[in-house]
Parts: sequence; C-alpha cells; structure tokens
Amino acid sequence: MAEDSLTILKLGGSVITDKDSPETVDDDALDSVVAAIADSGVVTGDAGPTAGDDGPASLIVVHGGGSFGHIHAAEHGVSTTDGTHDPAAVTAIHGAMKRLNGVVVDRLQAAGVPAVPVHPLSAAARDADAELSLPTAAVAGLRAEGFVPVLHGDVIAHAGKGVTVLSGDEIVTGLAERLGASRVGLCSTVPGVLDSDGDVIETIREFESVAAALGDSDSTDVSGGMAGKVRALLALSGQARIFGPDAVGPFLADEAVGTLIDGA
Ligand code: IP8
Repeated sequence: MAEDSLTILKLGGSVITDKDSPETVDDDALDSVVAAIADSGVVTGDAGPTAGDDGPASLIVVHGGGSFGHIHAAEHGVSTTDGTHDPAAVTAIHGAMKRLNGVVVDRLQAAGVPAVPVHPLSAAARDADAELSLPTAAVAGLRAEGFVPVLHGDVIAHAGKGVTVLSGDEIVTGLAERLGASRVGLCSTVPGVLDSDGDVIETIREFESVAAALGDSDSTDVSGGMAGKVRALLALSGQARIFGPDAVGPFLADEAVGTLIDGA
C-alpha cells in the first residue's frame, strides 16, 4: 500500500468517555467506533510474522482526554499554555491518559485491529516559542511493520514551563503534515461544524465565513473547542472532515460526511 494512503482518525475524548464522570469510558460509544474501524477494511497491516508484507498500515488513531486527562489537568492548573514542574502532576495527567489509551488499544486489538500504544510524553516537546517538535520515527516504524499506532493527548516538556498539555488535535495536524496523510478525520460529539441555526456546515474554506457561528474566533488554544479545531484544520495543506460518532464507518469508506475543512 502506498505511503500516501494514510488516514489519521481522531476520536474525541467526549465521544469515548462520559465527560461528567471521572475516568469513565463510554463503553457503548467506544465499542461502536471500534467496530466501525475494524469493519472498515482500512487497516490492511499485518502485525504477524510477515509484518510489512502489505506495506504500511494505513491508519493512525489519536484520541483525546475526555474525563481522564482533562479532569487531572484542570486539578493541577495545566493547559496548553499553563505548565507545571510538579512531577506528581505529570504522572497524574499522563497516567490517566495512559489508562484511557490502554482501554482503547485493548478494545481495538480485541476487534482484530493491530493497535499499539504510542505515548507523546516520551517523544514530543515544545520550545520556548511553543513550537512543537514531534518526532515521527516511532509512528512511521510501527506503521511500516503493520501496526496501527494509537496516540493520545498528553503532557509534554515545554521550555521554561515544565510540561503543558499537547491536545489530540495538535497531534493529528502535526502528524498529518509530517507524514503526508491523505485523509484526516475528527470524530466529535456533534455531526459536524454547526451554523447558528444548528445545521451542519457542508464546507469551510476560510475562518471568517464561520467566525460568527463558532464564536471565540480569537482563540489560539487548539484544545479550546470547535473554533480552535477549525482554525488548526484550515492550516493543513490537505483536507479534513469533522463528523459525529455515527459517521466513522462512512468516513473510512470515503463518504462525504459532516463538514469538509479545506483551507488549501
Ligand atoms: O482532549 C487533551 O487532549 P484533547 C489531553 O485532545 C489532556 O484536547 C492531557 C488533557
């Protein structure tokens, strides 16, 4: 399979967890998206003894924090811009994300997807200008061997601030640019980007046309809601889609689901 057939799929933390209840997985929602991934045929990698024979696995999964990472991050006052030097805070936030990641990886494996965990804390960092360094050798190497890397929002070293939050959305856009993804999808709790009447906007090509509907247009925090997501995806050199949980299967089948974000 060609390198350019890579799909990056983000599962929103609010989709796969119960946001109102600390460290609680939404089992039905997770099982449903896992089944959609397993049934999609997108995963062609073979992680067995002949690993790599079919070329790189064509899927990378990223998931957000939901009621795992965000609750601990808020408790310790850590965000994408506010950091901490407290090692106990680092392990509390990272540990929660690893627990959620373990559940996601286990469910995917149980469904036959050759999923393996990748933890950003051990590899990524921001410099003093908040510029992200996101090495891709581990992810690319795992793909080449037929695995489906499963990454998650995390805390990472941030020059001068200790650690700050790296959102799943930043991982998605960072990997999409660095690995040249052909398809990028964000599975959210809503069926797409909604206009002021609550209808799904079909296509967004520039931010100003939707700024009023999205509000918070000055937000630079990519972890900060739909406006931040749209801005980050518009900056990609390729297209992306935002859609709801029911559309994971159709998205992987190349259907025009949710909102197309096309800033290229
Ligand atoms: O839910 C945040 O990831 P996101 C992860 O994608 C943490 O914003 C550690 C709160």
